[in-house]
Amino acid sequence: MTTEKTDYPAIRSYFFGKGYSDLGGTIAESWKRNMDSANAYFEKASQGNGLRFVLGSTVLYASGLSILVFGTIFFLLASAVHVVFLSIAFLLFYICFTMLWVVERAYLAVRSFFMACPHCHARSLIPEYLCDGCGAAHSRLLPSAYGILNHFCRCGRKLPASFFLNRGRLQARCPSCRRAIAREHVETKRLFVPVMGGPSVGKSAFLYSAVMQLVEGDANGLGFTAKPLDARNEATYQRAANQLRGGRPPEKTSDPIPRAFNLSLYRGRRRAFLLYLYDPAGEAYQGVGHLDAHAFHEYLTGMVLMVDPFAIPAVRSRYASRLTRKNLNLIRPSDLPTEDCLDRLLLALESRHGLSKLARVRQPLAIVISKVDAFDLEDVVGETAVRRAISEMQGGPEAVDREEVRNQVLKSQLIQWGEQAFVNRVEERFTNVRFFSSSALGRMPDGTQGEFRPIGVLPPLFWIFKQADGSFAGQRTESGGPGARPEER
Ligand SMILES: Nc1nc2c(ncn2[C@@H]2O[C@H](COP(=O)(O)OP(=O)(O)O)[C@@H](O)[C@H]2O)c(=O)[nH]1
Ligand SMILES: [Mg+2]
Ligand SMILES: [Zn+2]
Ligand SMILES: [Zn+2]
Repeated sequence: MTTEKTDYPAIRSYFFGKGYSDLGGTIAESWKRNMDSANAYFEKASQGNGLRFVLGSTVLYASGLSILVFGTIFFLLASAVHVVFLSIAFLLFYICFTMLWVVERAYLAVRSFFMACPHCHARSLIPEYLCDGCGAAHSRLLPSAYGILNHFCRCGRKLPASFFLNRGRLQARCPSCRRAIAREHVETKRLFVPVMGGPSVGKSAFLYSAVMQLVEGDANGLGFTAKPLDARNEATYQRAANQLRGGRPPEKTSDPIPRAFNLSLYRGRRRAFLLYLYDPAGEAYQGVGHLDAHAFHEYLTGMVLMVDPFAIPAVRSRYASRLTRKNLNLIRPSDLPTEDCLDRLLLALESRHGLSKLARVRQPLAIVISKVDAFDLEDVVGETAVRRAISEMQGGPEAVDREEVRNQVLKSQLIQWGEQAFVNRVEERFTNVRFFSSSALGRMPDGTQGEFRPIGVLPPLFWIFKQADGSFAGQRTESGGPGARPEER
């Protein structure tokens, strides 16, 4: 076995190192033998004197020469045969290797298996796997020069080098922060959906209301059941759910770098998806530097951009007389202009995601107008407005795509409110945009006890999921489906 110059803990495969030196060794060895025996005759031939010596040495020279000539021919033939046979063996090996390598990579890509560290958000193809014999960290446990199906650890342990051989049974860790990573973070198809927007637009309320609805059974309409991934997520969920049930808005997010909320989506008993919903805290969002830390942007499934209608000057002045100190306290308007939120998002995508200044983002962007329970906003941008628009259309309600109508109604309302620049900029930079409206709390958080009943929080998420994976499509998500507004059920 060869010893590696590097301190990589696996032993290089025979076919990628030792095989060649063995071949070279055999050839050199037989050439040396051939030369040695020819030389022996030449040496003998040059010793002694007299006629017998001349005759004898002629014979010896001739023998030496014939050994040299025929030996060389034989040597060349033997070497050629050796090389041919070895080449065939190597070729077969490399074909197998390449096929397996391609299959493994394709499989990882199709199932979108890659490692996204839940702790530091670093991304890599696979995590480091720890040898179950000696604990050495193997960072490239894939079909490679160290072996196709298995790698051999220095300690002698055989380690599976492919997903297909249950590599996931080994303990994984993040190559960046070296913290342990649960198998689900690597081997489940993942959906990354950040919920973004300025401070106090209602991101946390939206996120936890959505999670609560999914867990409480509204994922069924998509053919799934939802459960928090682990104890940490379960605890976060319980805390948020208790607040929402008690009629209190979720607490301010304190963690400046968002830790994703992980929700497992099961189809039957199989964990089909792992959902990463995360809320870049309002405070973190205020500085672009902080936003950069959210490396999740590199592999987004889609984005939710929340728009607080009360951050729009036209809305503020329209309801000026009703925006008493008390109501302002209940609505907590965001003070970051909508266009600025978008600019920050784009800046982050440009610096982080390598998005060029002119390029368009292809991932779905759901723009969600929040807090539509306030005053008569439901009538302006809520489902009432959508229904009215449909009833005014020709062809009857059956002929229309409700989501498309909602999209148009909300877009033109934003333009009426003076947000033409925002709408233009969105359409300029994103190829796949849809407008939604929601009330994560369902009513003013006026301190009255009683559960919040969220309205319209799941449709934006389902719209994103559907585009990420075909298995979400074709389920009932339109009116009557999960996340539909109560009056539609
Ligand atoms: N009326 C109403 N107010 C909301 C709603 N969602 C959020 N708010 C208000 O906005 C405040 C901030 O919400 P939060 O979700 O913490 O915003 P974040 O900073 O974007 O996470 C809450 O304390 C509520 O006062 C809603 O659906 N309706
Ligand atoms: Mg928040
Ligand atoms: Zn080992
Ligand atoms: Zn990490």
